[in-house]
Amino acid sequence: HPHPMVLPVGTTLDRYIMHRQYAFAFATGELSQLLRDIALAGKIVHREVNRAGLIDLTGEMGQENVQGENQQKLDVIADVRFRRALTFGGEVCALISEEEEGIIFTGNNNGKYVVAIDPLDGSSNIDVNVSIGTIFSIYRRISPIGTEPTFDDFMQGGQEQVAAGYILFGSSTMLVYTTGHSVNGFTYDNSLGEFILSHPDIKSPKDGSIYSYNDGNLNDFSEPISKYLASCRERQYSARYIGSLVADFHRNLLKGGIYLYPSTPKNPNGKLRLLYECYPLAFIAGVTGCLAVNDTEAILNIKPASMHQRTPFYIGAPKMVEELMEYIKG
Ligand code: AHM
Ligand code: MG
Repeated sequence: HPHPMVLPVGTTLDRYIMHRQYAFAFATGELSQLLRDIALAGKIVHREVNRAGLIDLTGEMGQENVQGENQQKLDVIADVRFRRALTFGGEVCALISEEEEGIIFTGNNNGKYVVAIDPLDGSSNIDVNVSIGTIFSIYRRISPIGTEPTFDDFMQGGQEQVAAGYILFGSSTMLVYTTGHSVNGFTYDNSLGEFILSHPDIKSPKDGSIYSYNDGNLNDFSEPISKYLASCRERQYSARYIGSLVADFHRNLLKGGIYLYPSTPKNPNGKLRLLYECYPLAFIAGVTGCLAVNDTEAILNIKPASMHQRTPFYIGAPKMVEELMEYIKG
């Protein structure tokens, strides 16, 4: 094969995307362009995030988003940036965003793709200079090209994702994505303005000793979950919880760990959103060898019914998630 599947560390994202496009004879380049558009918006949001403390961008806008949470200025900025990049890029006919109740029509009815996105996740960390992230999920539309995209385009289910990824705005900014073959991480080099391949073909450790959940909710968890967490504590696992899903997931992916956001009486379906938080991370997880489940099934098998639906979410090293499932099954 003239195109090795794994390119060397140091390859730029643009070259990597081009290479992958040529490696697959059927690829027409639209998905490549879409990924470039996301990377471009990611660079712009990187810039905003990194000078947020300087230019009075942080703080609440006094508005609530569709979930009834306070919207932060940077959430809004990120939402606008991604929406613009995906609209101008031309490949996306519609998107849904955590920040918007309804479908956002781009007007590109010839675009082949729809995108579900959480433009800036980790709202409690935005104001305080702690890691935050973008999460995205891409589907090929099922409605006919040339027509207005539909609700059903977004209801295909996690197995139908053609690509998914996240951008972590952490001590470095990183883009991690997959089209289902391998998961690759690109670190942003500010001086070059390029994402550089730094973490090729990421694989999760089979087991780990980090556990991540909001301990303040512990009394609201079901007994099997509490017992599992007690067993982690008995084994003196490390508790690590940032409160930014992307950051918590990324750390656990590289080091070996489990992230839990169970249901509680307050949030009977959990807190996290299926379409633009759980599905994309579950897709990435699967390719790296992690497991992602709720109390009854694999996340990617959940049949979606509405755009902003939630699910309990357990994701991480396969042995850890399997053990948790044994507790849940009893
Ligand atoms: P958000 O979409 O309002 O940012 O909420 C999602 C975030 C996740 O990033 C994080 O894992 C979780 O909420 C933390 O929730 P909690 O503060 O209840 O522990
Ligand atoms: Mg979110």
